[in-house]
Amino acid sequence: MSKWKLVAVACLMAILCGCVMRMQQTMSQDEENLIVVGFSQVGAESEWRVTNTESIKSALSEENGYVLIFEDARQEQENQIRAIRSFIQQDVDYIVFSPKVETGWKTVLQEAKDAGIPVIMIDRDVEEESRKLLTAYIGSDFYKEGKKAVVWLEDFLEKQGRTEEPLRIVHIQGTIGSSAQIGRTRAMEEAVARHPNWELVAQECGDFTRAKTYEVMSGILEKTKDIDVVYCENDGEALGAIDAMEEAGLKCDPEDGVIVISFDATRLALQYCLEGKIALNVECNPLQGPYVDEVIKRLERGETIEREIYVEETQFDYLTITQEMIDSRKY
Ligand code: GZL
Repeated sequence: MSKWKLVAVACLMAILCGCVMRMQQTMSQDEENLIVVGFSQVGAESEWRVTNTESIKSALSEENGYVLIFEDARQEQENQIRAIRSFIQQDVDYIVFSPKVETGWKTVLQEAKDAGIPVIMIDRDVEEESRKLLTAYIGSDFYKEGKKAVVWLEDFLEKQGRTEEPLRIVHIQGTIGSSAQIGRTRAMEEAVARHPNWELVAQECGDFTRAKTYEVMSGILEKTKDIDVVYCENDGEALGAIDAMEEAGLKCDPEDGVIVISFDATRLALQYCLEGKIALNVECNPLQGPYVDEVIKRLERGETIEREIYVEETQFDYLTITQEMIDSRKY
C-alpha cells in the first residue's frame, strides 16, 4: 500500500476513534444526567400493589430520564429500612417508598435527611412525627375512603327500610398498623358506635390477601352464618370472603343476601360488582407513578411543590356500574 494510502487510513482511524470517544463521553454525560431513584415497595400482596409497582416503574423509566433501583420488601419493614439505608449509601438522588406500617421510620428517615436525600412517600402514611422528615406525600385519604363506604351503606339501608333492624357485620381488616387499615377501620368503628342496631359479630385481619381472608372467613362461618354485611378493607379480602361464603352456601347479594363492601376497585372485583356479589367498591388509585415523576421534575427545576398530593378516586356500586366503565379502566 502506498505511503499516502497509509496516511489516509491512519487519519480515518483517528477520526473514527475520536467519534467513538465523543459518543462514549456523550453517553456518560447522558448517564450522568439521569436521575437516580431508590424505590422501596411493601411487597406484591395484592393486584393493587402490583399495579402500583408497575405505575412507578413505567413513570421512572430511563426514557423518562431515570435510573430506578427497585427493592421489594416482601412485607417486612426491616427489609424496607435496609433498602433505604442502601439507597443512602449509594447516594441516590431521591428515595421513594410506601411504608408497610405507620410506625418505626423516624431514625432511617432522619438518616436520609442528614444525607440530603429527598424522600417522597407514596400510598400509605407514617406517624406525624416522621411526616416532617419527608419532602412529599402522594397517596390517598383512607379515612375518607372508609367514610364513603359507611355513608353508602347508611343510604342503602335507608332506601331498603332497614335502618332500625339489627345489622350483623363481619369486618375483615387489612395489614394491622398500615394507614389503609387504620383509616378504613376508624370509619367503620365510628359508624358502629353511631348505630345501636349495628353489631360487629367478628373483626379479624385478612392482611389484604385473598388466601388469608378465605381462611379467616371460613373460621368465622363455622361459628355463625347469620351475617348481613361483610366489610373488607381491600379487593383481595373481598374475593377471599366471597369464596368462603359461597362455599358455605351463603348468597352474596345486597338485596337478598350478604352485602359485601370492598376497597381498591381493581378489575376482577369490579366484575363481581357488576354481578352484584360486591355491593360497593371504593376506589383506591394505585397509578401514582406520574405524580412522582411530576414532583421530581419540579424539584429538579427548583420549583416549589405541594407537600401532600391526594390522588383522584371514585367509587362504584352494583346499581350503577356498567361493563363499559370496567373496560375503560387502566387496571
Ligand atoms: C392502599 C394500599 C392497600 C390496598 C391494598 O393504598 O396500601 O395495600 O388497599 C394493598 O390492596 O395491599
